[in-house]
Amino acid sequence: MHLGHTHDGPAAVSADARRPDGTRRALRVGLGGPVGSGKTATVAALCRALRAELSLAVVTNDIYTREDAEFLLREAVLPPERISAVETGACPHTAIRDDISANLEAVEDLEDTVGPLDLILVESGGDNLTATFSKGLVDAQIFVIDVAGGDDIPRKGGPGVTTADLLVVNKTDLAPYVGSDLARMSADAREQRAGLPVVFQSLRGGDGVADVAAWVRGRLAAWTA
Ligand SMILES: Nc1nc2c(ncn2[C@@H]2O[C@H](COP(=O)(O)OP(=O)(O)OP(=O)(O)O)[C@@H](O)[C@H]2O)c(=O)[nH]1
Ligand SMILES: [Mg+2]
Repeated sequence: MHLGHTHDGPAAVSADARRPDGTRRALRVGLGGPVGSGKTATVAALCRALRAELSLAVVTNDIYTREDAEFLLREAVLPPERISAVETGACPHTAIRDDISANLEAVEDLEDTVGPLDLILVESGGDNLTATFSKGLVDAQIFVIDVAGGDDIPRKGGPGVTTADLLVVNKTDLAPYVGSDLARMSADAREQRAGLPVVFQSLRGGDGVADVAAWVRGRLAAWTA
């Protein structure tokens, strides 16, 4: 649907953007958001959209299980060796923001075993509106909310909604059934995000996935420039 514009320009290349051997490491994109908003489904859709043109891998985070990785394996979105699961054992945001060691190990292991990689998608466990990734773990973040969570979510703000590099409002196909006003969600999101991009997506209808994939390509182009 609509892809906002502006501030998705080149990310500064961080100090650790190269491996010890001097080659550029993969761009790492984090996907966070509330429980059940469609993070894993978005990861699956991105893998299908990008796997023919990019070398990519996925890290999933679950609190007690490997449920999300097992879903991606069942769906065969990537070869099994490109999907890695972190069991956080604690609040999901702890593992992506406070003690990122298990996730860093997972992304580095993937680079070592199946690299060189262009892109690694890191899915956070489902959390709340305050969850964000450490900049030491990912280079860009996507925050996924859904229309069934309430059309006031963009207005409520929080760092995911206001500062994520891309906001995805998923499950637009459900809007008529749950009484969510998409125009209002769009206006609120734009007001909260000061020009940062927003995509409305329905993985049932296939809407918006191409826009999210295009945004990832743009980040990757900036990363490799
Ligand atoms: N109707 C509809 N259902 C969707 C859409 N995207 C995802 N779902 C469904 O929503 C449910 C949750 O999707 P997931 O991708 O597992 O959500 P998640 O954010 O990864 O969930 P956690 O990792 O448990 O926080 C699944 O049953 C999906 O099939 C969509 O666009 N429309
Ligand atoms: Mg998930």
